[in-house]
Amino acid sequence: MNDLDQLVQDAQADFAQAHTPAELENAKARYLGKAGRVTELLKALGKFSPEEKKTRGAQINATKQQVEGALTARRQALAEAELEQQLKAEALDVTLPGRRRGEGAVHPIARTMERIEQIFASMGFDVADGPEIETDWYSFTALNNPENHPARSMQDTFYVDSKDAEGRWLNLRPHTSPMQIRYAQAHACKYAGQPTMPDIRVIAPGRTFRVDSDATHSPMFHQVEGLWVGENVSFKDLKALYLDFIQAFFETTDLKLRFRPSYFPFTEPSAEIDIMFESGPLTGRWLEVSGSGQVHPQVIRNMGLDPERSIGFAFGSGIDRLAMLRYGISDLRLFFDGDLRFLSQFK
Ligand code: 2NM
Repeated sequence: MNDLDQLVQDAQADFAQAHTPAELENAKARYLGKAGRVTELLKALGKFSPEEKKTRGAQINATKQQVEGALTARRQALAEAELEQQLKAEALDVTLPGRRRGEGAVHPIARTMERIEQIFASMGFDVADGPEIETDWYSFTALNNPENHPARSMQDTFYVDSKDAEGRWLNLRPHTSPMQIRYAQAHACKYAGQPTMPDIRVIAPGRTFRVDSDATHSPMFHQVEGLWVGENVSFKDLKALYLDFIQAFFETTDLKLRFRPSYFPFTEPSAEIDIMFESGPLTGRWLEVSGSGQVHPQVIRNMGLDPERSIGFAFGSGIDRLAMLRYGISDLRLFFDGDLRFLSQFK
């Protein structure tokens, strides 16, 4: 093997030893750099005769090209290896299972509310919802509460530390009746001056607030109130409607209803509605599920209606209590503690 072939072989071996671009550049310098072996050979050409220079020069040039070729090949090999490495490091296994978000569930109270809305909607009732911060007039005055009624006191009602545009103190509504009044007013306006007016049939479900807190009372609780007003709506309609509702709600006809005389400022006469299951775990006890009554003529007037022409009834039920009975829950606070051990049972 002549010295040039040896040089090419050395260069190839040297380049193969280089495992990074920097190492390869160092190896290159040993052959093609200022004092590299190929460069030295070219410098030494001066010592040869013109004839020898020609052949020797051509040979050295061929050698240089071979060295450059080996260099390029090694550069490419290193680049490919690096890419390979990178691809391997960043490899995405698309067959791996995804990271799931924790699965949520509808809160039992929200679920109960949706259920109640569905049942009443199927009986031709509108569902109305509106402000949770109310004026004195909607929360109390419109409902025929006397000026000094204890429900208005700060012991019973949460007040907001600011007034509305007309300078009236605001409160957190202690029942959803304000929404019933608002809905009835809008309905009365819509049909004002017309010879006939369709019945008002509406429920108002939502959050309500009272200063009260123990195992069976929460300062924030949920109510659904219902209102049915027309020219000829009576207690028998209330009884039929509420029986249908409560049977649909508990998914049984095996229960009976009792109206027990009571008092509310906004209804006259008034009654508590009790139910008794005739089978199942709750059998044999009367359970209070709602207040109700014929809407007081003054409240009818406050709705913008004429009590000589419009009559009807209203009721108010605690959604939390209905949910407790339906799911067999004994402590109301479980609904509002946000404990996933409880809530995840409703998935
Ligand atoms: C109850 C009991 C009885 C009631 C009255 C009204 C309205 F808007 F017509 F005045 N809404 N809801 C009512 C009647 C609520 O809750 C125990």
